[in-house]
Amino acid sequence: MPFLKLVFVAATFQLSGVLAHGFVDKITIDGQVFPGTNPFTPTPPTESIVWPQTGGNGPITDVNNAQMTCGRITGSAQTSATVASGAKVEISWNGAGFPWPAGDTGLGPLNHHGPVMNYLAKCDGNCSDQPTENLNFVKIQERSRLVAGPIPGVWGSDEMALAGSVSTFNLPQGLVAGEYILRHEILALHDAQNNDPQFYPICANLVITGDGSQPLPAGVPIPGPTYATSPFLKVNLFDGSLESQNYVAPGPPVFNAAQARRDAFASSFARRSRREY
Ligand SMILES: [Cu+2]
Repeated sequence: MPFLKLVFVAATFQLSGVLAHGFVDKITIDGQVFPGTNPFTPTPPTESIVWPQTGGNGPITDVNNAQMTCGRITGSAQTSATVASGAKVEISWNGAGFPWPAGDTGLGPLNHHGPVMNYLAKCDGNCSDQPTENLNFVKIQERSRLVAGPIPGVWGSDEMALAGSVSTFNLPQGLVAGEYILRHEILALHDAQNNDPQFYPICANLVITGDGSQPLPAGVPIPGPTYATSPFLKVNLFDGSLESQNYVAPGPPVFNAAQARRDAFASSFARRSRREY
């Protein structure tokens, strides 16, 4: 029965396509659960804080593509999570029962080793009608290469898979209240030696509350030069060539809010001291 066989092959192919990747189905912030979005449902949930995705859950593979910002979005999320500065954020991926984005028990050769990065950008007005072109992103956490060897090393993605497909971090303390976009990204390098680094970005809307006075520093556009010029995208995890190098994930350095506050205090103290003597 050639027709049935074709249907079976198509179904298997589609299933493996789904299994090879994941999607963010919830984000937990200080214990409060906010729904994510499912790129396989025709109508994304309106209560999602994650920007709705369309066209499946495969990677973005062109570092200059506008989809690098927030993935294959259909627009902004219409709901925001109201959270405190410094809140604990847990981004949960649904890997359809597999330890996405990696894990030798799950995806075999499709094991998605690579950095996991989290960013914030301040919205110009409401995040719910924010175009992505003018956003500037500040990196607030990265879990990059954690151990250099043996091949292929231990990566943030491996840590995340072992933690139940959850990326955990804290928002910076003392941020100026307002509307922010949280950008979360997995960079999978398992096929990067074939000029195929795979980016899995998503965005979510936050309203950060409190009386903080710490502004975000100037961020970077994504896509943009900090990604496009990175020498660490088309690397080979499997020939040992990376083990003797310091792997630097793309994007800007991680912003340290506590250090920024100490620096601001030190420079105001220095100004006061100069005035006094
Ligand atoms: Cu994949």
